[in-house]
Amino acid sequence: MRIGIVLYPTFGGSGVVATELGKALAKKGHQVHFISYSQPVRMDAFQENVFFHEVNIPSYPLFDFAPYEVALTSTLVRTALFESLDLIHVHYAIPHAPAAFMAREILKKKGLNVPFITTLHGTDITLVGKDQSYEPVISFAMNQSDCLTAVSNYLKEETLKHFDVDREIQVVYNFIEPEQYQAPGDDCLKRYTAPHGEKIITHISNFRKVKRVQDIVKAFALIRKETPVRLLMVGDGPERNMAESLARDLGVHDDTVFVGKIKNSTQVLPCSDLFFLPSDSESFGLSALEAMACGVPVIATRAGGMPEVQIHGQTGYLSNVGDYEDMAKNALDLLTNEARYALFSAASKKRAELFHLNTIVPQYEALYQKVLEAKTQAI
Ligand code: GMT
Repeated sequence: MRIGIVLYPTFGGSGVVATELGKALAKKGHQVHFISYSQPVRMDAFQENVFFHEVNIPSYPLFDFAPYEVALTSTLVRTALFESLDLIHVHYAIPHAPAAFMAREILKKKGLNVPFITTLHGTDITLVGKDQSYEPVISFAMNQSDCLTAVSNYLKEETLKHFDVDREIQVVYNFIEPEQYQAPGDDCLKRYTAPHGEKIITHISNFRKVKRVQDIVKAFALIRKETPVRLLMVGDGPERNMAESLARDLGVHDDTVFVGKIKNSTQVLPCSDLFFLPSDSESFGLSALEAMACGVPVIATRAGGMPEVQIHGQTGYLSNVGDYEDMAKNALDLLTNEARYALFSAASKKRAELFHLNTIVPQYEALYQKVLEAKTQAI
């Protein structure tokens, strides 16, 4: 198949899933055309069957806000025409689904039928999408999608609760390639972070409010009182400064390393002992799954789709949102009990296998096939 994939090129989970999906499809012989405003971070090397089309947005003094959606639609139309795309798969509804809808209608006028699949990732529904500034357009574009998927049952239910969706939503979980996470990680980072062999607690995110990074620092301050441990904070975003000052206020800044953005989590996670994800809401929690694939148990919140990924008391622990004391207690339970830690670590690896790329990617291929069959019947 010739597949156009529209995505955010940044470190966010939706972009990572979209890029890894495209790379996996290309390996299976499909031709994949990524479309975004800059090259996706995880698309870092030449790969057979993989192409990238940058959306250019010409500036003009009249535009206080550059019309990205129009430029994206035009890029989709051109790519579909010149590369003979069979279908377009958009990741994150805003503004990708409306752009794909418009491209499909323009292409119809040119005698081409190019269906589109929308995958909902989380904040496009739970935070941003349901805002009345976007809701009518996003509802319309979801209903117009030739296929609509969500990355967890939780996200499917949230979508049905908040939007007037009249079409079936298929749940296709996020995935990883566990083999990528089996390498030992970056030894230099480990030595730098924990020079005396301390345990390492890691968090990776975009440091937005929804991630509640302050809870990590508060929990860490409690854990550090009891056992030698260091905190490795990976990523950057609006809450980072606040987290750094809180670490100073609580006297744990010297034991905390803020490394900023790192392209590939496989460098970081294998060096870690525990992964923290105390979010307010998390439709899936891809970074937690990545940690599990390395055998790193997860301390997270009982929020959103997390319980579909994490098994409380087996692969880590889930606490109520904001209960950092419980998170600290759970972390200590694992860091100070080698036998229990080994059990949780093994269970994490085993559970991560359920989300193997080899299981999930064929689910997307089957949906593509279904959409293409419907297209043939419509002709
Ligand atoms: O977490 C973010 O803010 C990034 C966001 C995105 O769209 O890139 O992540 C969402 O999609 C990921 C991939 O499907 C999920 O693993 C995350 O749970 C989800 N984030 C939220 O729901 C907050």
